[in-house]
Amino acid sequence: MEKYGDGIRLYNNPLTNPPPEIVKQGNEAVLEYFRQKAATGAEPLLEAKLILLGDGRSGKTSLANRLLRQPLPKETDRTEGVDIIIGDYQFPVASGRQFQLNIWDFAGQDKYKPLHQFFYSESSLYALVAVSGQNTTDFDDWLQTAQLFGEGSPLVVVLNEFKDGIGMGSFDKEEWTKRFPDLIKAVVPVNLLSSQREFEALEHKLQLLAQDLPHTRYEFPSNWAAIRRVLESRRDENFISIQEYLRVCRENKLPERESALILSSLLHKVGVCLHYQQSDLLKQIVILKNEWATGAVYRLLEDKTVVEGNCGFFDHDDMQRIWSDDEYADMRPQLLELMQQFKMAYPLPNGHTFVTPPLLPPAPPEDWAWPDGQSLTLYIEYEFLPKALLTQFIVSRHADIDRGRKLVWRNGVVLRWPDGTLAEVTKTKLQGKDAFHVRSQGPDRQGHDDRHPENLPGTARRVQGHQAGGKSALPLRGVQHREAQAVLFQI
Ligand SMILES: Nc1nc2c(ncn2[C@@H]2O[C@H](COP(=O)(O)OP(=O)(O)O)[C@@H](O)[C@H]2O)c(=O)[nH]1
Ligand SMILES: [Mg+2]
Repeated sequence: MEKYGDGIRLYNNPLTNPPPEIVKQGNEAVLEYFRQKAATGAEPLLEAKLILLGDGRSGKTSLANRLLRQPLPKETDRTEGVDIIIGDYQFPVASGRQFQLNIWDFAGQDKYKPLHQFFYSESSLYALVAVSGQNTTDFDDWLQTAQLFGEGSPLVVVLNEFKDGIGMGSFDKEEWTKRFPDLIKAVVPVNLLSSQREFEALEHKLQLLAQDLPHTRYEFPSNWAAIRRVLESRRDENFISIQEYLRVCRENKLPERESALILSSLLHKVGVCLHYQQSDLLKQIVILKNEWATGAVYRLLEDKTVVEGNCGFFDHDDMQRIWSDDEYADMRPQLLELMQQFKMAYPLPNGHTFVTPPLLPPAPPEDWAWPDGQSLTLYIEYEFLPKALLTQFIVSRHADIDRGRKLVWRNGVVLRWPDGTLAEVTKTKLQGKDAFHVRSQGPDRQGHDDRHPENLPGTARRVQGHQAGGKSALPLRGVQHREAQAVLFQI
């Protein structure tokens, strides 16, 4: 094996790996992968995320607790607050090794969904828990969400029967599996409170699907797995510095900085830790306990002053108050940066005040009206519009927001370009489907006549390319095929 121009030349080599995550990092990473493997042996990464979806009180935490062999949550245990609880659930596989499923149990209100969506990742197993016999679950929304963010991940529909008798309730299995054939792998009725046989069937199904996730077939150098175990055992520390992380790597026969950074980006992907290497500030820490990070964001989103008094605006005094205990007090700049990485906040031009769009008032300010004069109008229609999309769009384009980045509300934003071109983007419904309504005006308007909806070649039927936590913040591929529209939505 050697470097060969832009490629790598392989000979006498019975290789089926490396994992695509490593291939994507480039040739050097691939070579390093093989060097490590040769030096330390290899083992599969028997680990995955189990992401629980579903409305409040459907039984998500009950499912997690049953898998973890813990008592079911009592009605009085329920906190109205929000949390992401990660439980480690292990089961043996054929090779005699243990498979670890990291259970992600989300709770909370709609305003937290933008945050949750950052953790809905590909190569994960999804379970959608719904109360059977209740008509309130928006199956379409949950299934579309899982399909979009899961990118090929499997999902099990868990119909939790609260009353006696186990059945499908109103869930039309045939219709939903026909609509989501690649997503729905099983529909399992169960009574999480009492059933044993059905629960075992569900558990078995989840175990099989987890072992079938593509990434579990890849082999990783054994020293990588050892490092991963060290990080796991140190979760109580919340985070460690990059220097400490590199030291752990050196101790486990991974002395090269570059390799260590490839490993951390991979572990970030499978949900073991958070390491944002694209941010100078966040690159300094490897977050071992994801709840530490999300908990900080929740605190801000829950803060009475920020929510009710300031309607989504906050400054350093607020952060000092909100992040005052020991685990956060020394990390405020990093936490603020994290909010921005999650696309949950952006700064005003003064650099001291920040805006978190999900907490803004739902309607535009009273003194705002679209000015008279020739305007172009465009509707971008989505088969499915993720709840977080507008928030992410606003944060990504914050530099252009009119009136000193303040002409923005929960469901809309007005952008102004330096040449005076004005554009308003609002969330709306078009024949019952989610859509963006876009109006534009000003010098640049004439050049974009084909933005008019009548001239549109096709509406954005599907949002694609959305990377949870990834670089492409706004998945508007559906409209980007037109030059003119791309101008409006370039990030
Ligand atoms: N009777 C009955 N109660 C259940 C069942 N599953 C969950 N519960 C109870 O319903 C409440 C809400 O469940 P929980 O798991 O907290 O729902 P979550 O909000 O989706 O996490 C808890 O008090 C559970 O003990 C069930 O199958 N039957
Ligand atoms: Mg719960």
